[in-house]
Amino acid sequence: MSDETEKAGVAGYMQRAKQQALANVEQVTEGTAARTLPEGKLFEIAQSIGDRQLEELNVADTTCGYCAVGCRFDLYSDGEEILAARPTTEENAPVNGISTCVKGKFGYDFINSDDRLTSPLVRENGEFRTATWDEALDRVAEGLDEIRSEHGGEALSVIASSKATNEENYLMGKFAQQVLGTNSVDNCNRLCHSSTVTGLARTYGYGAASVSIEDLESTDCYLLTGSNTTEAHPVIGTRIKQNVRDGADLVVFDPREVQIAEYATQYSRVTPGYDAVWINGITRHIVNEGLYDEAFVDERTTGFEDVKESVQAFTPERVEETTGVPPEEIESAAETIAEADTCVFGWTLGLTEHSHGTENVMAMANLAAVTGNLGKPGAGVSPFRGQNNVQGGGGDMGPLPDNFPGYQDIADDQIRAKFEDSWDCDISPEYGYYTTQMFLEADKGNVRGMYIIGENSALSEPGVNHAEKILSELDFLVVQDLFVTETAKFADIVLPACSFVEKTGTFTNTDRTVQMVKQVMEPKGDSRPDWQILQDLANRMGYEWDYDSTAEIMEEVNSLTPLYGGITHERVDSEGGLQWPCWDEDHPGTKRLYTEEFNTDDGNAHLQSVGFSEPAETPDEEYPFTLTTGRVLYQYHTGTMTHREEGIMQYTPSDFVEIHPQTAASHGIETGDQVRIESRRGEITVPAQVTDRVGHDAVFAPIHFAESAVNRLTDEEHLDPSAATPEFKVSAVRISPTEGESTPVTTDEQRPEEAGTMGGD
Ligand SMILES: Nc1nc2c(c(=O)[nH]1)N[C@H]1C(S)=C(S)[C@@H](COP(=O)(O)OP(=O)(O)OC[C@H]3O[C@@H](n4cnc5c(=O)[nH]c(N)nc54)[C@H](O)[C@@H]3O)O[C@H]1N2
Ligand SMILES: Nc1nc2c(c(=O)[nH]1)N[C@H]1C(S)=C(S)[C@@H](COP(=O)(O)OP(=O)(O)OC[C@H]3O[C@@H](n4cnc5c(=O)[nH]c(N)nc54)[C@H](O)[C@@H]3O)O[C@H]1N2
Ligand code: SF4
Ligand SMILES: [Mo]
Repeated sequence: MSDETEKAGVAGYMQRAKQQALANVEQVTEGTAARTLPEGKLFEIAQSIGDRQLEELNVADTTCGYCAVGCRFDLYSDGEEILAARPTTEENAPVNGISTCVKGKFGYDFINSDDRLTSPLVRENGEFRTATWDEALDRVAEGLDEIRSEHGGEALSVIASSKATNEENYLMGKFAQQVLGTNSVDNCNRLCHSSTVTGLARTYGYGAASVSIEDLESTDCYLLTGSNTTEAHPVIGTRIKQNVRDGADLVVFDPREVQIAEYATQYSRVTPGYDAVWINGITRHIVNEGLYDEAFVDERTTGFEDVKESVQAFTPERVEETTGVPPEEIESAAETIAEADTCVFGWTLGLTEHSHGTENVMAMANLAAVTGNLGKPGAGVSPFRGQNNVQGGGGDMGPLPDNFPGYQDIADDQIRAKFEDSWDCDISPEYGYYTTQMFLEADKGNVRGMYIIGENSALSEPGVNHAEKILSELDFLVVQDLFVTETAKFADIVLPACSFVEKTGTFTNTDRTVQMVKQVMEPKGDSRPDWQILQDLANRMGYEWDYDSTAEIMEEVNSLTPLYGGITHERVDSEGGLQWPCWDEDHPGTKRLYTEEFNTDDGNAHLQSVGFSEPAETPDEEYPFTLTTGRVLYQYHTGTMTHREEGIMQYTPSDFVEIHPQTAASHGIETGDQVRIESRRGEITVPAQVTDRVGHDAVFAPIHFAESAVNRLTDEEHLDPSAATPEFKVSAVRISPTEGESTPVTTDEQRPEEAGTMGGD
């Protein structure tokens, strides 16, 4: 293709995108359109590309750095900023084809934002001042060394970043274990899907989705729970909606009537915190009515008799009393699932972020197995993972306190010997601390220094009043990020990292596909890719790391991690993504897990009996409501990236609290009124959004703003006993209106239906 035609192509695409955006403007209500579509920006982009010679532009086919759907697209840059995101070829984008959501398409202003960190900062007399890399890294090496020599490596902990690449996360684990001598390295998976990983590993062997996107698109039935799919995984949400339009059944259980529920064949509202109860109720009906897949159960599972017995306690009456779901809804959900030829069981944090999340996941795993919905096309389990690279960087690469890369147990002598040998160091067989435990242990003096990479713990940890206290008391804190985040404000040294558009490596998405991330811009200012920072630091601390590229780091991963044995950069790039397990260079990768056997010692799925459990804190007279927390489409977590995007900020400028109309009326609260929410741990004030999306006894607040940090209310102490996941989804609270001005909030009616997907849907 000539430059001229290609240039016309780029400009032409942006022109069409602009027209499409403007056409959408006419379709949605005026007020919303102004806030949701940064048309001005689109025009600017089209113009700037049109005005330039193509040879001045860099283009790279890369993977989105926001969520774990793993959308791929071409990014265009003039070296200074990202000008456009444009669909790449379909083969190159196995998950999204030509679709992306608003964040992947427009969410790049943060890269050049005025407050982007462009040089290291060191603290002097209580204030930050800029420093050279040499000075900053020397001070980091000294600070970490001092704690290590006085208190041992175990007094240090590392939080790795699921925003960073696989290769960088591999090095974060290696840095902790080899250089610092601590197994206390963990990441945001602990706050998220660690109970999924633990629950599925225990039942089937692999802590990951068994299906591919193709299965998700083509199944006959979905059971979706605890997933606000259209807002948190928009492109997957669109796929599901399309399939439902084509006739698939969709059963949704959620305390909130989220948008995907509007497409459901059945929506059931559940009381937050009791998921294993209604899931066991469904399994009971299926088993007792003989609707289960007897052949599958006989040939491919163990533990069925125990499960059959244990679910008997979950009678329709008990399920209704505990979860609010009437018997006929349990029955109809059970029958829809059992009668479907294939079913995908999809879930997200509503199931996992509980003090008994692992039990919830195992109850779901039992249900998928007794209905024989595993290992065949269109059937399986699909936990939608969270951060862009939490599956890979947060799990597979092993920056974990109990596993080496590829889920190889630290306590296993042979495996430990393999890593000790390769890394030339001694490694303790004792597990380190999990993420939230690091903060609890710091309180006891067992952790004295932390190195936090790409994680904004001061907002995202449960019980942040406690986390703040710890961060301010640590002997030494290093933060490596793109910004001076709320966490970095407590640091002794802040190291400037660069974002996914400024570096090359791989991410692994929610269906285990490893995909290329390619540099399209030079690092901003003096910022550096995480892997280069770690290498420099390791070498200052007495090791000899000598990686020239992330491809070379991946070769080391290949040699130590059987699951990733054949996943080289060369193959990932030329084959447009590879799914693990991929044992060696000739292995084609694995689209669907468990087609022949499960990853257990006997090859069977090990069903696990799950009894009754309840949240650590239940409502009472003093705190009569259940607060649950989560996300909105236009914002991303603690806002470091999305708050710097003008179009997005116009749409969701603050957090809010959803309150049922009757509850609101009885408290004298109207939409926009400031409401105080109090728990046993703290209080926040946010504007109300009165809506029947939530039930009478539950309220919902998003997690995106520091001013109203919802984690002041949550509880850091009651973690899942096996997975250490906090109970973000249930806190007992009370609400009251406060004096003060009413603040405008975006109401449900103003929420644009299809705003999540642009460019093809
Ligand atoms: N726009 C956007 N997208 C994102 C993110 C973001 O910040 N913004 N973050 C990414 C990350 S890291 C993650 S982990 C995912 C999270 O994706 P989701 O888990 O889908 O997001 P949440 O909003 O946290 O919660 C999901 C649902 O759980 C429901 N829920 C609450 N309590 C319960 C309960 O007790 N039982 C059940 N069954 N359901 C309950 C809530 O009503 C909500 O609909 O999103 C990813 N995608
Ligand atoms: N109440 C409540 N709390 C929650 C949740 C909830 O549902 N309810 N969800 C939990 C979940 S699932 C998650 S995943 C966490 C998310 O919590 P966090 O992971 O703390 O949230 P982010 O804002 O995504 O923080 C990521 C940081 O990485 C930086 N960054 C981006 N790219 C890079 C890079 O390449 N390198 C480096 N070094 N830094 C980079 C960003 O600037 C940002 O500061 O929140 C948890 N907290
Ligand atoms: S759904 Fe949106 S945020 Fe998630 S990967 Fe795709 S474009 Fe990125
Ligand atoms: Mo997450």
